[in-house]
Amino acid sequence: MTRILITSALPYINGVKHLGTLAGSMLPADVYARFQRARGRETLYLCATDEHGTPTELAAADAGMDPAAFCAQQHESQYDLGRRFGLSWDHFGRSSSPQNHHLTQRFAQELWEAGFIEERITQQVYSRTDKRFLPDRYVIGTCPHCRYEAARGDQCENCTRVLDPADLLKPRSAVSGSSDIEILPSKHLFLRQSLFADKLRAWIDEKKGSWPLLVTSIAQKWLDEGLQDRGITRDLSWGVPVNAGDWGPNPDGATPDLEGLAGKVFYVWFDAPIEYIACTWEWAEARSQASGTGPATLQSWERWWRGEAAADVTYVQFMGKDNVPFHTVGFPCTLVGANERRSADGAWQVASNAPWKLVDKLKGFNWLDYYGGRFSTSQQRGVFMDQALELLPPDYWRWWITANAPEGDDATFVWEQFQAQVNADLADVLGNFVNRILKFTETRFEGRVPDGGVAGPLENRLIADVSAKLSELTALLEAIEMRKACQALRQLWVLGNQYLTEAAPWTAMKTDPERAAVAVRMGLNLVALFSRVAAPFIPFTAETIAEALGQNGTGTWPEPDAGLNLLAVGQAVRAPEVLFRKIEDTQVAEWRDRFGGVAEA
Ligand code: B3M
Ligand code: ZN
Repeated sequence: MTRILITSALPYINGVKHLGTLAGSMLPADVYARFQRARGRETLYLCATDEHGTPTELAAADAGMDPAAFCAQQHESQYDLGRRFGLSWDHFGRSSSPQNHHLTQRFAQELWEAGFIEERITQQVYSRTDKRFLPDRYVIGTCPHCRYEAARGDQCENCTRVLDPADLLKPRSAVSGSSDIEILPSKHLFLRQSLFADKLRAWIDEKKGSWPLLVTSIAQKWLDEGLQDRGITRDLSWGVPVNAGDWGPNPDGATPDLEGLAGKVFYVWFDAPIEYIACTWEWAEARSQASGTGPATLQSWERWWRGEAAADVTYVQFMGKDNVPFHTVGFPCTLVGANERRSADGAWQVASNAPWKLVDKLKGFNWLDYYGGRFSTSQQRGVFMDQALELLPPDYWRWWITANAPEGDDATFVWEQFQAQVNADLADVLGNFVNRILKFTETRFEGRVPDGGVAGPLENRLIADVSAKLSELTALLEAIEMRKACQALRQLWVLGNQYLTEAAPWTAMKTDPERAAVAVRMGLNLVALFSRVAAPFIPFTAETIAEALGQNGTGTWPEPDAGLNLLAVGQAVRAPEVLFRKIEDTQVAEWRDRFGGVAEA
């Protein structure tokens, strides 16, 4: 039996996330986690807030708070919103946790001692107006590659290339806006990514064909452009301190320059992926505290990550395309580097008999846009998680976003299309089906699953069709094809509707009650099936349906060939409240007004 470890890209702490973030990482990861749990696999779905780096310092300063207090508050708010969206994290951790401080420092130490980190004097942007170094996002300027004018010092969000603040043309300070800046030397640690090029290329080549083309081609592009060594420290105060005091010598016999590195912290993209591991430790710690068994053992969390103990783990990551480089190059270098060692003559050796696991499946997404332009946190463009929940229950959003997952290409959110699709799929097809059959059972069969009658050709065809569709849906979810999975699920609902229309128990009731009983029994079993298979997508509604059928939860994922026998004859059922109220034109008009709904020029 495989265990499934799932992580979704860690949302930045700086403010409430928009629907684009949900679409590209957290929501598909949740659908997949719920599916795997329903299949009976031991599943661990982890996420955390990404709390370090310049965006945090900037956002905290905006809020007039110190970074630690700001992060504590924002973490709570993101946790709360995630839960309200039904994100079934096993743990929602924090990259500022003591566990992550510990592991980040330990990985850095191992990489240093293994010969994969070196010190360099770098030229840093220094703001005379602000009297400080300006790392990463503290510098804004024109992208040297695509000429985008608001590129940040760490990455151009237009062409996704990773940058160094000193690369930017016309640089200016994000703190004061001042362009009164100079370049000054500063000592930093560099991860020698260039040494890993061949290993990473071989690894990515292995994944071609099984990972999305989007992902392997981004990784390939990076490798083709030549892997650059990467600075992994910053002149900031908020973050994981470098603390190189007890590092041993590297293979050349050198020890780190403690004075030159004093007061520096690790680069956020160095510590954030390590939080995937640290979060597993946080999870184990929380569990052992809850059960009163004292501190978590090493084994309890390392069994998901290293060596033989993790041999049965399939590790699946979810993220937007801008995060792919850091997960196909940056983080793998950290892990491979900790597994190996380089001697002074340049030869590699295995350094650990419990090597860290690399990702097995990496699911990357394109953008979900808002009216053809990007959702933007800084410009407050589009719909944010808290606003979305003010307007409609979470399942409306979950369904639309998953059914329109930006897999093959970018997708765009438009109110009218959202309204049309949600009304059609959820209200007309699913909601109507459930309601029709349950109302009828209440009025004509005393609210119980009826006995009597025998399945005929119509039922046999239904069972065969349902079984084929269910196999298809199962395979699509295994393959993490979210759009197609939603299509298959919708087709299952349609099969149910077609069957009821043909079997027409309401007419049969008058002439052939036995026939009507068979049709109603089938219909109710379809409802039960729908609640189980819709649960990963629309968990709140699935739960309501299960309750209406007197079931204790949505249950396990059904076997495709098990037939339609999920409910016991005589089981009491009742019609639920309307499952989905249709979205009205007046609401759409109001929301368009409020959020803006005009395509970007
Ligand atoms: N915090 C970037 C983002 O939200 C980011 C991901 C970290 S994953 C380790 O786009
Ligand atoms: Zn660019």
